[in-house]
Amino acid sequence: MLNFRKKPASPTGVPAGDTSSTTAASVPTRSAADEVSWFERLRTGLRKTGSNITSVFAGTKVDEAVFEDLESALLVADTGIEATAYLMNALRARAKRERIETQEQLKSALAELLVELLVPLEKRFDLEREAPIVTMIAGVNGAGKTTSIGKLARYFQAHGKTVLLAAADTFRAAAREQLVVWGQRNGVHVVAQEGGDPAAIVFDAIASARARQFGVMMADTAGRLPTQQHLMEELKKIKRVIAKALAGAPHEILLVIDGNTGQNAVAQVKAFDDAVSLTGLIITKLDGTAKGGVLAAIARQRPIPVYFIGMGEGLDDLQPFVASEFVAALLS
Ligand SMILES: Nc1nc2c(ncn2[C@@H]2O[C@H](COP(=O)(O)OP(=O)(O)OP(=O)(O)O)[C@@H](O)[C@H]2O)c(=O)[nH]1
Ligand SMILES: [Mg+2]
Repeated sequence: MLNFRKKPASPTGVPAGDTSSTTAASVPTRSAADEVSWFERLRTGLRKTGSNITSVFAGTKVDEAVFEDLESALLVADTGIEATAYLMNALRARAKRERIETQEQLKSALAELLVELLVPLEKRFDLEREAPIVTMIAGVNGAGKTTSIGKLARYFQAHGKTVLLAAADTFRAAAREQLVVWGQRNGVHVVAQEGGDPAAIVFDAIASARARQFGVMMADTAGRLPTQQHLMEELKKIKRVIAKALAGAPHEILLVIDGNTGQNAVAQVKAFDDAVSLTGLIITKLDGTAKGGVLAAIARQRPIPVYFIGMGEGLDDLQPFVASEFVAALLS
């Protein structure tokens, strides 16, 4: 089995004016036990995607059939035509160059190629910035935006930040209440208004975040399809209003993608990126999907950093994306 790399140390900086000031020493880090349990969850979650790929390496001999089976398995895992072709070409070249003779060696070579491909997607969400770090969360309906905000609130708090949430999904019934429940679970305040304009709610939330010196402000937005032009325009408007409320904001615009989406995920990344210039992605529902290969497709076709991956519905089921850890779990 591959070794997964230890996570980098937690962010240590304290933004100016953050009332939740913390010192490097007090920043919580994941314990060794937490690391193991997260890896086990990753492994279990990615089993469906991974087993199709690893079953290719059940024998010993490296022949054309192995390459063909692997190509099919990558496509079934929703790696996509482009990324699959890239990986297969690179693997064939490496197998030749390194005179690979066993399937075990071939599997290791594939793991290395996958890590190389996915490493550029790794990026730490920078908490060492001036407060408030204004973050907009967008995505199609049901991708896991609101749930991810709940989990992120927990993550940011665990890293010593105060958090304010803005319920800017005024579209779906009960969206506001759903965010308020996540707020209560984390003990964080939620700026919400019955009805109202999402941009106005976000504007108010920024004023509040500045006045009360919150470390991170996250705006939940309504689910929308890239084809719904008026809703994409609304998203752009929210971004413009945020920029007016605070120069330099929004600091992060994150797209939440359901890991079961398959190849449509790439189209979503492109469309949202073209509309609002994404700074990062959150891939949710990787627990139990057979389509985890989509990260490779994103890496090849629109490499926006994957800040976090979601592996369940609980508060702790969201963690930073680490390519080597992901690949190790996938191919273990
Ligand atoms: N298994 C699993 N379920 C998840 C994950 N993230 C979210 N969900 C579930 O997905 C469903 C939709 O999540 P929401 O957070 O409401 O999604 P949303 O994008 O805010 O949805 P809309 O606001 O309606 O567009 C809920 O049942 C969540 O519990 C995850 O990582 N794993
Ligand atoms: Mg929602």
